[in-house]
Amino acid sequence: KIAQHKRKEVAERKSLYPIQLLEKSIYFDSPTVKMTDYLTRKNASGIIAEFKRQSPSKGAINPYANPEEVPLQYMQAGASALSVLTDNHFFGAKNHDLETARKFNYCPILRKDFMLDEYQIVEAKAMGADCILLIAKMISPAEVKHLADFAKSLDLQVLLEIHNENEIKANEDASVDLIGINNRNLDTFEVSIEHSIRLAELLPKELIKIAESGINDPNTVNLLKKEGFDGFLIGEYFMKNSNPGEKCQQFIK
Ligand code: IGP
Repeated sequence: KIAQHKRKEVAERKSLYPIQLLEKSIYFDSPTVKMTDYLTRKNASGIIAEFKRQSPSKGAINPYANPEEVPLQYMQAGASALSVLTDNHFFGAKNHDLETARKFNYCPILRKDFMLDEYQIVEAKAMGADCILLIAKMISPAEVKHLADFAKSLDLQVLLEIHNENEIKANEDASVDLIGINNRNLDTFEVSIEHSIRLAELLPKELIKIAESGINDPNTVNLLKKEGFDGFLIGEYFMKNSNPGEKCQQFIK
């Protein structure tokens, strides 16, 4: 359903804002801030703090959150990077959420959306993103490969999200920078940290691994760190509070 909606949306935007227009963005001349470097530097918290107003499973989380304040507060609390949802229809993102986060922060920013078309990757660069998400469940291995190479050509990093062993195997030769294991099963919305730990054991040690979704306890982050995870993508637990930065701080110290 999401893929179908996305294709329609992208076709509309393509006719409104041709690629040549997007390419005028100042961010085409600025270097990418490498997510991989920020997650692996000494004493990195590894927290990738997400700006998320709503979700299909939870409905409204923090619909009026201020994109000038929250991402900055995350970074002041010690997050290693930001993730910003840009999908309006399902996740309630407002038009300039990512651009605003970019203006206020020098750090890696992940564009969190459902990518199926090169056009969206050009958009990501134009918004000032440093990294894009590809979801193995949503696109074929050939598309993962193609879109990952295209992102590289724009100097963007790629986070590939997987949820089971078959997806790992099918995408073995895609050249991506980070692998994300979604703790949340997108069919049932069930969260299992144990499932993610088992999957991580199947991945090469040197790959940078992100645990995504459903994390609501600093002890979980510590456990996942011991299991070899480098990054921890956390949205809802921070955002459902009136002061997301303060919640984020509790994970750092
Ligand atoms: C954050 P949570 O449970 O902390 O809000 O999860 C992030 O992992 C989640 O938003 C997410 C997501 C996605 C959203 C993971 N993969 C793909 C949209 C699309």
